[in-house]
Amino acid sequence: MTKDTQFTVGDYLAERLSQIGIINHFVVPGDYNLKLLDYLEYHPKLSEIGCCNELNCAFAAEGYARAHGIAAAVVTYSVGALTAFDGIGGAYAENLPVILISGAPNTNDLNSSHILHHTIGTHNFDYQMDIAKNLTVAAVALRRAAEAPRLIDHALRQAILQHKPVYIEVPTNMATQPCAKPGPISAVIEPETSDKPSLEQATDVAADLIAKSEKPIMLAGPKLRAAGAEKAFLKLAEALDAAVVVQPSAKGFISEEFKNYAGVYWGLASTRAADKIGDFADFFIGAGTVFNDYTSNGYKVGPSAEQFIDSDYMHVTLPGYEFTRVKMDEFLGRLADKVSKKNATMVEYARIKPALLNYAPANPKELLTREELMRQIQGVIDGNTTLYAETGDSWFNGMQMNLPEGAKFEIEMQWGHIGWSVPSALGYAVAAPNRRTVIMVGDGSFQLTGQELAQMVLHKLPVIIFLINNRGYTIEIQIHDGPYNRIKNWDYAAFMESFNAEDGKAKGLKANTGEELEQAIQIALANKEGPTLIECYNHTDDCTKELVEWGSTVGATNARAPAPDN
Ligand code: DPX
Ligand code: MG
Repeated sequence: MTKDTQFTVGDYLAERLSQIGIINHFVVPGDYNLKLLDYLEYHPKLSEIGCCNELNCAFAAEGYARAHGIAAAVVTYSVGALTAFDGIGGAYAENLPVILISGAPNTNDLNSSHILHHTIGTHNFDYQMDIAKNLTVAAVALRRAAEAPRLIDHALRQAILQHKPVYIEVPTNMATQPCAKPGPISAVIEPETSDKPSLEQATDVAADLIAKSEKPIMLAGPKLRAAGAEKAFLKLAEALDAAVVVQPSAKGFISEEFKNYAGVYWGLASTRAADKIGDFADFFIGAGTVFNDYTSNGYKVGPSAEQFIDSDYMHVTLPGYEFTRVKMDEFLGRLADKVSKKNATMVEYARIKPALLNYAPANPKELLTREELMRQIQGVIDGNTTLYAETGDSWFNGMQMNLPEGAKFEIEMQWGHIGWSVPSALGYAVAAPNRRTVIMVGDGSFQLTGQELAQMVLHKLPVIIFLINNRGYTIEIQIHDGPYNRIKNWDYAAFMESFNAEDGKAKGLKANTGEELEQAIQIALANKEGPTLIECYNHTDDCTKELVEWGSTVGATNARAPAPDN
């Protein structure tokens, strides 16, 4: 493809995407975005990854943002964007800056009485923008080329500052229009800093509260990574020498080999006795925490406001105080300078700390049990592995995995969309091709988005997929059972191999026994030229005890009677 020498809106967007660090963008083409896609292709540093559908495209971008910090997805109007919005809602919930770029009708048609394809067949061309405004922190529609630089820069900056998705609508005749060249990229990416007096006062108050407490504990939450505050968190943990626990969505944000690490804090689904040390503590120092119905076991888990400091991206909440324009990493780092050692939770934790989960090998000839399956998956996780845990019993199995130094963990607990893991892991593996990406996914989840394995075959990504076939929606069975929780079985191994068509190197394998699983894992580890899916037998009733207990609390929370009228 050759382009003319004029600098256009399409060039502007391409250059800015590249300048903010994007190397691969995820696309599904359609006539409203084809010209724009050309301009992204012309850019020497951008390379596109096609997806099978727009839900997967949004999830792939979300996964790329997990590994790479920021991502972009390009889709067509309505039929594309409305499907992508589901994944964009996920990116919002999970604090991932994904830039959703949608093609749109020609500007001449937008104010006309024309009826256009890919619309609801009326003269309403606002509904997509209306939805976008609810699911992003900045939604802009380019209507004049002269305004494009300002609107694009605004959207990109908001994505970066707020760690959330944004929306840019590009009419089909806009990418070709001449516009100004970009100014310095610092205007878009320069971070905000704290208000110094507020930072000093917030850390003084916090240090005083900690000094008055006897048994402080530190709690990492899901926003810690997006805030880039992991190092500052560790600095404070070292200074206090207090026990450190993490919320389920923050698993892996703090090294599990860190000497003060005391597990996942999730009530009855906790690991390493994190719940017990949490009960022992008298004061919580949180960083980016979120307590929802799931992670609080129906609003039962979590500190009271009087015994809790929490820092968010740009504000700090303390008992009786609220400080705005205080940045999480600066708060934690400065606080570390002002506290002295307070290690009562570590002294206690040394007493109650359980041994790490370590299942004994099962008879290799017997049908696989959940424990044997997890024992063998644990063996695959090294310091270079990223483990994806899909919604389902994989959440609970995933929590219990021990992460060696360097291993990473991805979960999507706030949005909780079954089918997230396969397309998200595609995006992740594109961004981090030298890591070993491993997915634990249930049969029900896989049936939503499994076709995105095709891209892993095309791009020769050696992702390993453990497909846990327990013949249904086991998590739902534990929350509330009915015939709707049983699903049609598939031949998942054959499904994987079907993507090879003429030239693929994917492998689809089945493991019913421990021995078969061991052999399949060896084949998967040796297959460097494509993904390997191992369909693993798992009896429907053989799930974690944590899922059973948690499922009954979720069922009870869902079933609360309506409050009486007053
Ligand atoms: C549903 C869930 O097979 O995992 O371990 O058997 O539960 P388990 P599977 O993948 O089944 C998943 C299933 C149906 N949740 O148990 S968690 C409701 C749901 C959701 N997301 C979407 N639709 C429905 N979470 C998009
Ligand atoms: Mg299942």
